[in-house]
Amino acid sequence: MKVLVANRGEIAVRVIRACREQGLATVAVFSEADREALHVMLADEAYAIGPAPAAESYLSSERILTAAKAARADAVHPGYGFLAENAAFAEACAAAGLAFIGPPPAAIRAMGDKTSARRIARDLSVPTVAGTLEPLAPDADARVAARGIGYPLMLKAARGGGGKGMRLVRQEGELESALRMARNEAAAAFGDSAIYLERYVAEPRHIEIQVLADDHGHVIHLGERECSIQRRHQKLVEECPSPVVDAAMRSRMGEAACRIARAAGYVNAGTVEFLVDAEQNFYFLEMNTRLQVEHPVTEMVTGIDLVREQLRIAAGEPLHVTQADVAWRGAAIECRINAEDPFGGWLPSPGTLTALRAATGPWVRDDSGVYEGYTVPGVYDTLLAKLIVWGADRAAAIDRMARALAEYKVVGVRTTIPILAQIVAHPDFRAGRLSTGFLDRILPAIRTAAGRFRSVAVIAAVLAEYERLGHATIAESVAPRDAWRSSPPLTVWRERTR
Ligand code: MV4
Repeated sequence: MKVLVANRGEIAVRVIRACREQGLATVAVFSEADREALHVMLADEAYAIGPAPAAESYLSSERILTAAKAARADAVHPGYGFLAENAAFAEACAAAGLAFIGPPPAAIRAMGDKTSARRIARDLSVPTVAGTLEPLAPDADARVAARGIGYPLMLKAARGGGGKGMRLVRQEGELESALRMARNEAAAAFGDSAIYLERYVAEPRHIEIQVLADDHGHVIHLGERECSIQRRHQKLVEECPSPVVDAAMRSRMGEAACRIARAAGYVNAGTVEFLVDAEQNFYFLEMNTRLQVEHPVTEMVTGIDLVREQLRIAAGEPLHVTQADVAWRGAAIECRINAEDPFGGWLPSPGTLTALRAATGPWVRDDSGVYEGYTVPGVYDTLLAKLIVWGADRAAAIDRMARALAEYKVVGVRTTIPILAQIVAHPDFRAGRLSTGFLDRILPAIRTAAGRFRSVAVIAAVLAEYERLGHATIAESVAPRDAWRSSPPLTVWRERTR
């Protein structure tokens, strides 16, 4: 058996690792920008599929299928992003005699249309946010539909997802122009201007349920992930379990997620997203028909290898676990390490990793797509690695994450590591007081803290200059390779809360 991995970066590496452990041969594909990439080095064979722009390489169904044919692959794993939720690609794989390691095309389609997904949930009596169950007709009076829902409300792209093209409308006066902008954005981003309306849920939590389904009618859930710490719909920190979900809520949400998966004819790994309001009410939002970036926290707490399950399911095997076998032990946290400058407008920071030391040690996992000496290209997603830790309870996991982030050293590009360290050190994070507004709320204070770190950097530069000039007394007090030291403990938040 040979699996072509139609992706790059850390997720391609993750899939290759699972295949190797299962005794499956792997085929990597790579663009011209990825000749030196880690996933290419780790696969058994690798095929060039085109120039750097994803549209001409990782998003080209034709080029990937050509590589699969040349390699005589049996199956295709799409990872996340790129072609992972493209029903036509899943169909093209089947037509080419390749097993698509993901859900059936019909399930991808049913969930790709967010209003169709809402209808499925509504028909099962799973709570959904109040709103329209069909896209707004192009000539419909939006004001009439909006009055039926009430303000504030959200305009969402029917073909969208993940927050792209969403718009908040506070009152009727804003509706017309917001709708025009939402339609234009949706058309540009998804090639479909269809919009639907939803009542706005203020400061919600984003909690999602992992499901697994096989070809034999078994559907189980692996509990929730808390994904409320986001910036512009990009998650930074995820955890399992959620600090606000107890066993009763977990089984209610899990059962709802399984019912939705079953009704959609779902097979393989998927995720059902919910919004949770201040009163712990949950509302179905959408279903992601792929393996998610944050899947490792579920793996760490349940002990179930989600990619191995995906491979077995695609091979037609029944699930190796029943719902009663699923148990949640301890707590796991994931931090996304991106090549971005959190103190410089979050701009991408591509470049050569002149030095790299990933955190290791007990209960620390580094799902990375890079290595020392590698040059991070500027044309793709900025995710370098995911740092995942496990602890016997949430407090232990937080302490371990703080320790691991202090050890993680990346030289050559700016990363999100300093901001992640600030987040996990925050008293609201430790107390589990999370919502989608968390990051925007704490960012101003983090900027102040960054000013202090800058002054530390100035002192370090002055010391380095003294050393260069041969001032032995000061040079002796500066340890060699100072950059390798664990970062100092963060005291910023403690000062503020005293
Ligand atoms: C919402 C919402 C409030 N009310 N829907 C953003 C991602 C997409 N999957 C859905 N999103 C939201 N939908 C209603 N009716 C607020 C958000 C939202 C959000 C959700 C999850 C995580 C972070 C978020 C940040 C801003 C807005």
